[in-house]
Amino acid sequence: MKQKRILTIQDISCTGRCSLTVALPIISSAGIEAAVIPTAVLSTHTGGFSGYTFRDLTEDIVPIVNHWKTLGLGFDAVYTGYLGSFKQVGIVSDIFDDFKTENNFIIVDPAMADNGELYKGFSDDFPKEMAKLCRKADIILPNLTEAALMLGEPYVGEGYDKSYIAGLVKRLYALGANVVLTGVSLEPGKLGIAAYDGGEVYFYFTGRIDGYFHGTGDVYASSFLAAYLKKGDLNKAASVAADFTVSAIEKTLEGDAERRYGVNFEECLPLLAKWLA
Ligand code: PXL
Repeated sequence: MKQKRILTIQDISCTGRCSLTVALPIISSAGIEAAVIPTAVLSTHTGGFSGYTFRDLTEDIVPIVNHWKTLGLGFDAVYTGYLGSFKQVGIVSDIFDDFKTENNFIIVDPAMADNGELYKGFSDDFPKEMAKLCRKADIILPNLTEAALMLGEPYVGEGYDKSYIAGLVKRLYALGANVVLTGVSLEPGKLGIAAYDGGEVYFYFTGRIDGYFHGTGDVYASSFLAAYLKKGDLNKAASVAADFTVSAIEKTLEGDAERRYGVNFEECLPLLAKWLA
């Protein structure tokens, strides 16, 4: 069978295990070729470090794509994560037009917020712009915070019920994409996702591990993409990615590592490859 090839567009945080340093190994280990457009180079991600460097690569994006157009490159999927500015969102929107075909799909992880707050550096009007990009996607992967911000609704972090989540995924679906909502918890000790493609809302939960683990959104999105390309089933991919993310968190805890450096997904890659074989 022809090997699958995807394009992922997000920053490189040189250390701290998020964005491209997570996406590339996860997608490659699933046997999928990954082309990348790095949108910026940071010394670390912006959560938990001060004094990080930030080199904006916005000006390089269009020339990279223009060169690729001369090569006639195509992709089985285009997957975007953290995008640092309004301008980058606009350019990425044009890239979707360039590479979208009837046979491929676009995944947008609107990586911009968590725990009720935007990440450092984003203005309050950014989520509306990200919501526009989500309208062009086939699948979106927001967490509860990103979902609320894009819909212009108050963030509800706890005390909600199943019908609130079902309503939320349906309102997100109205943007025009299938939805996998992450960070859903309906009972103590359980954490999971809600997926919706216009049929039944699908829920999947794993054991909740307390605490905040940086980069898990990117681990989830990258393993979801790999699983979806391999298995072609939204609910299955959503649950495989949840299991993989939990495995990586458990591995991290075994090593007692500093949380801001991300999770130990590397030692779980053989597991993912086995699940997706
Ligand atoms: O994991 C999301 C992410 C990606 N890239 C950068 C970030 C963050 C989250 O903080 O700062 C630069």
